[in-house]
Amino acid sequence: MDETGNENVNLLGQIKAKLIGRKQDWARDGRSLTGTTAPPTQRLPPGQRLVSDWPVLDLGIQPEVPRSAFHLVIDGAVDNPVILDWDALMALPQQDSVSDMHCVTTWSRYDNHWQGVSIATILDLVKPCEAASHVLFESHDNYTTNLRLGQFAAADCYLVHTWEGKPISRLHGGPLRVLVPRYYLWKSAKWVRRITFATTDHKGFWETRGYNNNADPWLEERYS
Ligand SMILES: Nc1nc2c(c(=O)[nH]1)N[C@H]1C(S)=C(S)[C@@H](COP(=O)(O)O)O[C@H]1N2
Ligand SMILES: [Mo]
Repeated sequence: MDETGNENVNLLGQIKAKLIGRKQDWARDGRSLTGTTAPPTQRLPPGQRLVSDWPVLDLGIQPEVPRSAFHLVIDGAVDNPVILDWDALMALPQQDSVSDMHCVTTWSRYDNHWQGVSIATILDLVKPCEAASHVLFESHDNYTTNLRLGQFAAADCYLVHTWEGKPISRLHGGPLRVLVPRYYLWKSAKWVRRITFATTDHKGFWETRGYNNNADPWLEERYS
């Protein structure tokens, strides 16, 4: 690599380390905690504020994944592991959904219109083993996050490719991201490349850095 390239990589590395360090400090200091909970019937979770834009949050690496090169591996504790390319994904039933997003950095955004494949469809396809209890997501930026199978199997969970009628942009995790709207948004992996079902819990990137494993916004489960 030439000198400029190296400098860019170093700079990116520094920005990324700073960003991760700052979010770890928030977890240590309990930033934004109101110390209250709210019933799920209250639309805005405690400590959240409503925004109308859609902020971008990630580790500073936003991989370009052309649809022609897209592959999603779904494996682990399932009867029928699959590797889906873009055509195979689009050949599955496509559904519309509307949901809210809640980010642990305190913004919430209402009424997002999505299109994609429901997790119910994915579960029908891969057939998790009876002993499967958890799911780990891996992304093209090497981000990871984890859920209990029950959280992921909820009716409002999808693999989404379209937001407000347009392909989800690269900045927001396109061509395909996970959407688990009932939990803080760090549980919704952008640029997902692998979904592994497991019989034990494997914690993800933020879950090993002070963030709550369950991540329910109405219980204000921001940190661990
Ligand atoms: N692959 C990947 N997915 C990710 C992240 C990331 O860094 N990499 N960040 C998470 C966090 S902390 C948040 S708040 C949301 C932000 O999604 P957005 O940028 O589309 O708002 O993505 C989540 N999914
Ligand atoms: Mo986040």
